[in-house]
Amino acid sequence: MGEKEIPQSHPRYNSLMQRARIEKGVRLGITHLQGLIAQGRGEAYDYLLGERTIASAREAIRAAAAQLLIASHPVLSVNGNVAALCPEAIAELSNELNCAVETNLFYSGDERKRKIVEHMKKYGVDLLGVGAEKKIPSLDSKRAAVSEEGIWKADVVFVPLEDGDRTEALCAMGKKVIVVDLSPRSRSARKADICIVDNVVRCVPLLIEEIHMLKNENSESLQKIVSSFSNKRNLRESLNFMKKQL
Ligand code: PTJ
Repeated sequence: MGEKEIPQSHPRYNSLMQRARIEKGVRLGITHLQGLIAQGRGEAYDYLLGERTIASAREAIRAAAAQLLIASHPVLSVNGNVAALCPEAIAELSNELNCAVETNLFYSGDERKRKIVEHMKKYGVDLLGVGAEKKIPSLDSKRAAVSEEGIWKADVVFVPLEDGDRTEALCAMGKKVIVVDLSPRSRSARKADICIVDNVVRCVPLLIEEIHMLKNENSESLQKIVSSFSNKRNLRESLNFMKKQL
């Protein structure tokens, strides 16, 4: 079913829309086939959240907003699932932060990268990442390629649906890493400085709102928000919420 055929009255409208977007992403060649599996895994966790943004995720979103506002060179990383699911919100977030956006993929493919660049152009985003010239240490070559003006230089990287290895490697480079992952048990969730346990589709618009709200705060109070955030505690709260749902 295509996006336009899904009736808004359908009780599972949002979930069906996401499926339709991912399916279209695969057809357009921007989303890897494995992206379908990742979406299914995400859906299962989202079900346990009641498909809504829970209080602990809101706290993580606030910390992420503060961390991005403090950053001197924040960068947003986009993969095949994110490009398909919420290109509009990524475009808005990059405008809000006036920051670079880079395509960085788990399943390598220069052709797919080029398609993602073309796709994001339609939303007004000029992506970095094609012909990336720098290498993240300790990752295998293709996955390690990052752009000098993007992730390489970044002090804060926002990487929705990231893998644990890269999260760890980026942290080891001294960067602050913010991930979005519906699974609080995933390695990237545990390795990140801030993990937002929420659906990327709901989380990015809320992150933009929070950035609006915190924009005029001074760096001291932003730093306070970041310092008082504990990723470990926050993940435990998300997991406890899910357990109760069961
Ligand atoms: O485009 P590429 O090559 O970079 O590949 C992207 C995927 C996502 C296919 C790749 O990174 C992958 O296989 O990821 P994993 O290991 O399946 O992990 C994806 C994580 O994202 C899982 O923990 C899912 O629960 C979570 N997830 C899936 N969909 C969403 C999500 N988290 C937030 N929002 C979602 N919509």
